[in-house]
Amino acid sequence: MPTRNHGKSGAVAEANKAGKTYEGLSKQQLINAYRLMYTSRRLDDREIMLKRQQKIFFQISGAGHEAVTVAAGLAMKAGYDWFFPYYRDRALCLALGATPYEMLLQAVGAADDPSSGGRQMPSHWGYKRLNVVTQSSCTGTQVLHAVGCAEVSRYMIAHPNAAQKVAGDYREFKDITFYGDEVTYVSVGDGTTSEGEFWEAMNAAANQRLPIVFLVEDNGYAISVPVEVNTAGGNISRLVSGFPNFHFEEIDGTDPVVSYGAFSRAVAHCRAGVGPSFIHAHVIRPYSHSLSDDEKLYRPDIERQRDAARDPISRMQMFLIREGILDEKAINKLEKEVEEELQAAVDQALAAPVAPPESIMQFLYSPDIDPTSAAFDTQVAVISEPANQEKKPAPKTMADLINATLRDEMKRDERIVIFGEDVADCSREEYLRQKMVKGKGGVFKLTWGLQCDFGSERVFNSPLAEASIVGRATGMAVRGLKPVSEIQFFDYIWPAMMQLRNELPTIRWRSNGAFSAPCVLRVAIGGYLTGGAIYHSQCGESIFTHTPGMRVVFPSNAQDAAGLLRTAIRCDDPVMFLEHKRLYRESYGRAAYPGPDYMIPFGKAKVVNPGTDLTVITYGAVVPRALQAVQRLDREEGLKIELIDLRTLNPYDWETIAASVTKTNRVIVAYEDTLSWGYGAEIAARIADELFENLDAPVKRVAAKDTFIAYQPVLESAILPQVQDLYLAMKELAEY
Ligand SMILES: Cc1ncc(C[n+]2csc(CCOP(=O)(O)OP(=O)(O)O)c2C)c(N)n1
Ligand SMILES: [Mg+2]
Repeated sequence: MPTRNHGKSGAVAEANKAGKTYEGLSKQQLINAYRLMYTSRRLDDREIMLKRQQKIFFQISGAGHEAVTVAAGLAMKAGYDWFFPYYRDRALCLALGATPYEMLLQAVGAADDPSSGGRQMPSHWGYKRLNVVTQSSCTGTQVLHAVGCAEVSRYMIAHPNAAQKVAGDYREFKDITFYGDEVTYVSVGDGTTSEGEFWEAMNAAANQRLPIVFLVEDNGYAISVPVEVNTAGGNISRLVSGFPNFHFEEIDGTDPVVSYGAFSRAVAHCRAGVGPSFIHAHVIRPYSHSLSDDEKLYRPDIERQRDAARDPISRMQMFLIREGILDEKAINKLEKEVEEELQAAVDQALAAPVAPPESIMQFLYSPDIDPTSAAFDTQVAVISEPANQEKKPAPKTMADLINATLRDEMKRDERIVIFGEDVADCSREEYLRQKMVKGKGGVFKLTWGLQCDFGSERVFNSPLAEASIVGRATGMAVRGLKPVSEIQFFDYIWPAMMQLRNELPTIRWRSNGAFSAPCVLRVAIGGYLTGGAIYHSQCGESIFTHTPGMRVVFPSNAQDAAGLLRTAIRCDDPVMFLEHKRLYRESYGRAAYPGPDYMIPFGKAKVVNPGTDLTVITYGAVVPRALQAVQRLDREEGLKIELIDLRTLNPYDWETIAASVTKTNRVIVAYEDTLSWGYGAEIAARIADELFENLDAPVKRVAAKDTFIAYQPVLESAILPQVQDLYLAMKELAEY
């Protein structure tokens, strides 16, 4: 920052001499604050002009929010604390050290845009060096990431060794930095406090006394919807005042000194580890919501004039003059410097090259670890045979082996934490300590004993809030932990859909590789339960294979589950690990534990039964059903049917599919989900497209009826694909 002449007036000299501070801010800091605020406003104005000239493609301003966000930036530490801002936080990012040029690079969509490489709209901040974490356009999703991030600060105090770099898995590429007293900042608008995720985050932060500062930038509107429509009673402070452990402030956010005072107290409360803070800042929105909005359609002049009287830029100017910190001449000089700086930044940004179109697939997945590679193809551990054959251990179920794999991985990697609904043995630890209870460990007992073995910091119950499970896991994974979270039933994954579609799988791509969130979500899925009905039987895997950035795995037997789960944990991508409930304890596919390093690469199918007459491609609980049909057709008709278990759905093993169809010339794709728009539809379409010349018969699908799953077993049987359905379809196609 260039040295400025503070003017020659006697008042200025006198004030400076006095060494007076304002809520701890020196005069020089106040001048700096004004420079940042003014830069922010004028950068918005520049962008608006560029948008009108069609040199940039969107604009979202931070106008009216500059005072409180600059105060936040000055009260917190860039690159030490963590920041989950929203789109109005331009002045915060400038205060933390982002430059106008960097912001303009995003506006023009340049390759060098540090936030997204030209992939996201302007004002979607993300600066790795400053710990400003990539944000999406969704209102409120980031609040849960902030919770997860703050949980890492807490976790690392108790587990400092977890930060160690370890070669050979995701840890090689993922640093954990922590200091012990770092604070997480998250901001939202007044309208966004209506989102459920906001309340889930407040609940989790209060309950765990997490070091997070929540800032609500209340400009009275959510686009055109006024605050009293969004917030019961019109004041969010009143609504949240019952949350325990918080430090609360309700302030005039157009006053930087008041805002700085509030932030200093709020941050101190968090740094001391006492609990979270909540700052409700009343600000103004002098421009329309965005350049796509015209506020004159819903706000009368009188209201806008009232706001104008509180404009933080003019207020701050008057304050500096009144206090004798700067005179008019010095202000003009400062503003001229800013204008010159911005002009140079605009000129430079407009000349910046855009990313080449070939780069569009970059950073969907980790560029560092390829989970389909041979590194993940390891052998089953040889277990010495007991002399007495009768003492040979009984083969284990899929449930047993998932539990054993989780246990071994937790031993190996202290970054792994497990949480979800009911996954702990017992939240009231004293019952366990006093041996009053045995512990639950999940509704299907897959995590049983893990809390007892690894402690309640590493295995714990979450509130009943699925978005919060996925959002917190995302925030933890961004910081470098490895959450292996559980969604209790696939049927109840939907509250987390925003996190699963718009956040977790997009983080690496949208930040152009700057951030990533490799975590594992174990999800109990599927039907054939006789009594599971519509809300305990759903499949729907294609919804997630349709989302780039997410690995989707669906094992059909115990050994595959162990090997694939280990790959999921050690790899560097987000993985949805689908566990079929009906297969958890099935006699089909039981196996001995394949050892603590057994892995199966993603994207490698297994030929369950070799054949030459027909190919059946399937996965999950249809595998054992199809196998029965295949064996019967062999016995009865002498048909040799090749049965392929895909095992992973994204990526999937096209080579094995193509080789088999090329050999048999007939193919059925079978899956448990509803027929239309299901996972198998894509496989069938690709076969029809790329292997047409090799086909002697139409590509067939066998799947569930296009309806919901009924409770009555007779109805359930009619809905889900049965052995008989598979048998008839195979016979018919073989005879075609
Ligand atoms: C989940 C979601 N719903 C709707 C939108 C569209 N949208 C963008 S901003 C906005 C209003 C936000 O208002 P507020 O939280 O008060 O923030 P402000 O823009 O006023 O600062 C809406 C509805 C969105 N981005 N995300
Ligand atoms: Mg608002």
